Amino acid sequence: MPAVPQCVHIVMPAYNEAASLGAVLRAIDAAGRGSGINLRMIVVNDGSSDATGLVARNHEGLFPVTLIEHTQNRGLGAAIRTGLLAAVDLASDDDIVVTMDADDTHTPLAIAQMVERINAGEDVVIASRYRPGSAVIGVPWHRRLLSCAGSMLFCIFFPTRGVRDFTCGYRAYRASVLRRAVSRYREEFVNQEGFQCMVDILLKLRRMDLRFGEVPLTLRYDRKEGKSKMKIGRTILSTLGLMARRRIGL
Ligand SMILES: Nc1nc2c(ncn2[C@@H]2O[C@H](COP(=O)(O)OP(=O)(O)OP(=O)(O)O)[C@@H](O)[C@H]2O)c(=O)[nH]1
Ligand SMILES: [Mg+2]
Repeated sequence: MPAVPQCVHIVMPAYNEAASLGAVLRAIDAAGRGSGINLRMIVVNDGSSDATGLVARNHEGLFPVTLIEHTQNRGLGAAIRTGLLAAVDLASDDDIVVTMDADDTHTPLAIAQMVERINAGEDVVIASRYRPGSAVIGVPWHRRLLSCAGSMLFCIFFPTRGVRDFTCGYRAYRASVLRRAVSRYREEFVNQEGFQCMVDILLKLRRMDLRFGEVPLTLRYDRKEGKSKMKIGRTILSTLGLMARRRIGL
């Protein structure tokens, strides 16, 4: 058992998520209550033009919310970089850093399972769409097909023990591992600007002799307010480009 109480720092990139963020924070409160988990929240407001920042600032819940503001929209990669670096700064080595979306599609119940697995020895735990018990609700068929094809390609070209879902952004990392990754890769650690930043982080951690694991994800895409902001064509092309570069060692 750690000498200081362990904290779980949730890093949440948020771009125009005012309609969902309040519900997400309340759901995390509810999941944290009685779990014995010491939660801290870092919301990165990525230059939203709606009230995302206000919702985060006004949240009065069980756990402290730190709000970091980008004055302009800089994209998911930059928001994740800001959030992870802030978490590494705040966290002790025994702490855990979780990344999750602010669009109310990631159910917070997985957090307790991920924490348990890290405390049992795994270094990175992914909430995965490809484990028994996973449920994917409301995702259009073409998006399912795309994620599935992407996962298969990653499993073939970058086989990693314990990992089936390379692209999901809902993950937990042992804080000491993130700290080592930041000092190993420096500013290169999160250097992909788009949605492919999540898979790139995993490909970098994969070179570090770590233990990876997965817990089942319940993805509630039916709760997403408004349309997806992901540009599918651009994401496919940049992910394939990234795969090719990482495969030849660039
Ligand atoms: N789209 C987008 N999301 C951002 C940006 N900056 C931060 N985010 C946040 O990053 C998280 C992931 O974005 P999502 O749009 O949910 O991406 P996704 O889950 O891969 O795909 P969809 O849910 O289909 O849109 C959300 O919490 C966003 O609010 C940005 O510039 N663009
Ligand atoms: Mg999402």
